[in-house]
Amino acid sequence: MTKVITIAGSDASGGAGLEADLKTFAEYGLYGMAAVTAIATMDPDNGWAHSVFPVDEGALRSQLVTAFKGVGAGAAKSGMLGTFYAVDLTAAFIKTYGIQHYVLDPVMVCKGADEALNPELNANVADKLLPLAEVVTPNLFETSQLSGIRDVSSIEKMKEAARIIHGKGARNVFVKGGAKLPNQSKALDIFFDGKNFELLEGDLVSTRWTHGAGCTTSAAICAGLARGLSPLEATVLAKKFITSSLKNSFALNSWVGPGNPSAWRKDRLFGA
Ligand code: PXL
Repeated sequence: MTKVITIAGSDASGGAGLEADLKTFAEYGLYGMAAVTAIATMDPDNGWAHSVFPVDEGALRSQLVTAFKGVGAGAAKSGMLGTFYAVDLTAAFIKTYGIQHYVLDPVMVCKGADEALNPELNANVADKLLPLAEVVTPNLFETSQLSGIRDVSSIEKMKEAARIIHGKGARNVFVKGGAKLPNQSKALDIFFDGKNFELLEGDLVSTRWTHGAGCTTSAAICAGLARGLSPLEATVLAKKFITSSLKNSFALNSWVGPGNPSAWRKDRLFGA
């Protein structure tokens, strides 16, 4: 069985973070492992306010040794890293173990916690991790931060930004416009491999319950790469996966709701 690892935060509500990643890996028939970088909790007595508790450096390193050295990984993704040492350790293990299939989800915001997590940390992610990434999966906010282009609100700007991000070392750039581009009737994303741009179009799913969508998408790309798909094929399949997940999304409470990563089973079986 092919083994894959997520280096990411734990979302105690189960919809995002490594919980979303492991569910997605299982859907792709892979053996999932996780190195926890931080624990995110939400307070039901205070409007679902987020807290993030970083895991200490020694504990993170031990998890990475267990998974990379003790087991071995055919592919990896990273999500919320949260600290400088988590960025450095991720870079060191991806390099030392020669991981070719590494997907960087440059998590800079949590839905529900609107502010950027930490601007200096984001710069460190760009410097150390973009050059290692087979695919990077920024949303429009993250695209703006990584490219320095202030207002990424059109396909043209997405392409311009993708070129800049590719120039910083990522081998393939998947800019997720999703439902966020103004005046669109489709969910539009851009894939750039350094030569060609692909415009990926999907159904625009109208739902409030999108918690974990970014985590699930990058995990699905990582899983597709681990299954031997090309970066573009893995991204196209991941977009189908997240679209069916979002079409089957649901509320956990009045604040938050995730997609359903097992929804594609019925789509596959019944050809929906
Ligand atoms: O969706 C971004 C995200 C990533 N990772 C963890 C999270 C969140 C948002 O809540 O909790 C652990």
